[in-house]
Amino acid sequence: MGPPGAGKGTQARVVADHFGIPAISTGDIFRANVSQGTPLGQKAQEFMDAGEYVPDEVTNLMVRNRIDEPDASPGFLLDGYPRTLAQVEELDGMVAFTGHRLDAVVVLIVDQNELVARLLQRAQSEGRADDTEEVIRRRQEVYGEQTEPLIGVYRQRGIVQEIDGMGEVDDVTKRIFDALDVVPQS
Ligand code: B4P
Repeated sequence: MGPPGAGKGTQARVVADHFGIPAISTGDIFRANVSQGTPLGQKAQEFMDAGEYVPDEVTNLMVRNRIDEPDASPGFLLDGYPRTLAQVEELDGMVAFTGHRLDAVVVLIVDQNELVARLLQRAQSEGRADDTEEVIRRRQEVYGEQTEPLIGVYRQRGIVQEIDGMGEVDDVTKRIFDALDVVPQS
């Protein structure tokens, strides 16, 4: 978990490779559907372009279907999900059904100015529709209102690993591995 620009996508791929499990990024799945013009992509695009969350019922069904795929049966890493309380509750049901449990919730902590700088930089290199200054601001607000409070829910369960997300990508990765090394795996 972490605000837009914290490095979730960047770190998720490396961490998932290390554990031999898939990194499931809801943002990536939505973007792939948008670029292919699928019905799911058509539903998601207007929300994403405005910096709003895609409705829970759409997102939850998509994650449920993805977790059901065979490559996720040994375990999985979720990047960008859950982002709302309804998604937390839905995920609890999905995880219970698979017989797994959530081993850890990794939270990346990054200064506000650095977040905006990273996303504006990505706007130049990748041209994502939701990386304009106005939409970035809206995404930060939505994160603060809907997602940040969820960290408290997972903290109460004792599974939160807060990681300093500032500095070089490799240094952040090392901090994540150091934190996960001591977490028992289900
Ligand atoms: P995401 O794709 O998850 O977008 P994001 O929050 O911006 O995170 P991202 O992973 O891209 O950024 P990262 O920090 O890795 O979601 C996009 C949209 O999809 C949402 O706004 C929403 O509309 C929808 N959506 C997704 N999930 C949803 C859900 N569960 N419910 C409802 N709607 C949902 O990287 C940012 C940049 O920083 C990159 O360019 C990277 O190279 C750079 N970077 C990373 N680490 C760095 C470091 N240490 N130093 C310098 N740069 C770094």
